[in-house]
Amino acid sequence: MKILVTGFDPFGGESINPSMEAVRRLPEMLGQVRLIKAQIPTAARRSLIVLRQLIEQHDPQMICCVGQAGGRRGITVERIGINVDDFRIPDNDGDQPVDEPVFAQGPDAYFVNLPVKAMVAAIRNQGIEASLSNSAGTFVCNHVTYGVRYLIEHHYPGKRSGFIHLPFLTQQVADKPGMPAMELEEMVRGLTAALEAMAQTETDLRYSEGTLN
Ligand code: PCA
Repeated sequence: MKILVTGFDPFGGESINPSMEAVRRLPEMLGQVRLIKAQIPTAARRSLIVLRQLIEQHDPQMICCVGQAGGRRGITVERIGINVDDFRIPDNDGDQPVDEPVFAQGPDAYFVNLPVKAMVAAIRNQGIEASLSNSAGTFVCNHVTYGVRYLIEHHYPGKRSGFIHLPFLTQQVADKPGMPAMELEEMVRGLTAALEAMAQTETDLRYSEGTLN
């Protein structure tokens, strides 16, 4: 089995992106599973072009994109991508769509079709803070969460895709008092556990990861 795992380049004035730092440090193989690691641009239009090329080139069974969610605590596994771009800042190509669909012909949203609860549980089993997220935001990460699911539905039936957000790295918050952060080693260990759960879980766990607000 092959899993495509992507990270993003830095954006929003940061000089590193924890997603690419962590993805780069993942092993080549997880048991029988080959990890195909790649960087995609924090640019809405180009991100999906590059992802499509990677899917065509490697034909992975699963695609797991990883991004930075600065300000969040712990690792968050995304449940859903919504069909809207509403960018508070321009992406790395200078594009700043406001209230535009990701795909005009697409449904309002796609649920991620990976075993998201098993992934959250696997990260927690490592002693690392993790939760299920019901919003990937409205920037490039949501664009990619929704966009890859759309591409799968229309061009690559049977594949599974999803998204994981990482908090800031410790070194990124030196000048941001009170901002949550995580060590790179924990991110790599958490991602590895999530990828293993992804590869091994056919039917997701059934327990509540819900929130009351
Ligand atoms: N995080 C951004 C885009 C790239 C990244 O790493 C986001 O959450 O949309």
